[in-house]
Amino acid sequence: MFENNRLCRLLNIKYPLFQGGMAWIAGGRLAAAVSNAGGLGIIGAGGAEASWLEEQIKLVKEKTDRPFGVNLMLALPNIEELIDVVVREKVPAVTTGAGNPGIYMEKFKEAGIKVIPVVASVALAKRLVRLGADAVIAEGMESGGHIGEMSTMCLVPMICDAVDVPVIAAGGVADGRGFMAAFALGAEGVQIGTRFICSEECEVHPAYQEKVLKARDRATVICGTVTNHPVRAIHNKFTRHYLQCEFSGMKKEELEELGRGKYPAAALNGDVEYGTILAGEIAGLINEIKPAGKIVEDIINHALRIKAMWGEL
Ligand code: TUI
Repeated sequence: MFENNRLCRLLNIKYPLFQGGMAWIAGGRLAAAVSNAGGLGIIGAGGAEASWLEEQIKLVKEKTDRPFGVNLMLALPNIEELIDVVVREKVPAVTTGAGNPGIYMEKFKEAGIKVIPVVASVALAKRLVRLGADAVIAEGMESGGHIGEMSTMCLVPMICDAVDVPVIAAGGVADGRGFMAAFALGAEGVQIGTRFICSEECEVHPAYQEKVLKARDRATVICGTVTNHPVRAIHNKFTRHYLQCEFSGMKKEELEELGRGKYPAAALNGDVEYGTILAGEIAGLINEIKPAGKIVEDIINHALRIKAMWGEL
């Protein structure tokens, strides 16, 4: 089916479908379920201790023989320790976010690790491909969490024209329609985060999942535009307060203080009023919790039905 897909060949996976490595949310259990279903499961190492990451990698290796990945948030203080773990454990693939992985590229390559950075601009995509990135994830601002400024619809074809490695589209994809749309834009794979928040294997707090299930079309907002660190989240009491502070001219340092610890508060403790519920704009399309493997299977089957229909156009 995807025998000639460059991403499937590069990573030895059945379907060109990545599960987003969501910080605080995506552990080894979720990653293993996605990899077992033929996609690329990814552990989210953002905000984690090195020992937690090591445990989760061991868990994935116990549960599957298939390839998997680890997402590294480059802006975190313990990034060097986390990198040591992925190199020591020789994880098959690393995705990176929120920065430029250039200085670590050689270390990953020496360990035989495929490097797939998340980019939100053409310039960074080109620079990282020159430095040896095996593929790039073009992430549009429909995504949840920390985002760039461009939409998936415009960013993906521009990056596809600018680089010769496979491009994975991220931001706004949760079903077979989004999967096919990404391919129409020139992508050779998709990365899906928000849909997997509502999977049985995701270890996020149930109240968080409930907020994603209940989300409608205009449920997400972008905080942090004033301080140049835009973050998409489901609106709640906290985002309302934060936006008021932001637009009434509160200082950057005070805003940073206001946002501290809000991700784990929502994801782990289930504080969905005063924590930050990071989620993509596509949350409004999601209304059911399913096993992660079934999510993968349903998206691929949905995409193939559309492909067959296109043949008849
Ligand atoms: O990383 C994300 N999304 C995230 S990470 C996160 S959790 C977190 N925890 C603690 C501290 C901070 C965050 C929630 N959501 N997406 C990938 C992504 N990367 N989006 C945009 C970018 C990006 C932005 C600028 C990538 C590179 C970049 O480059 C700047 C440069 O150095 O040129």
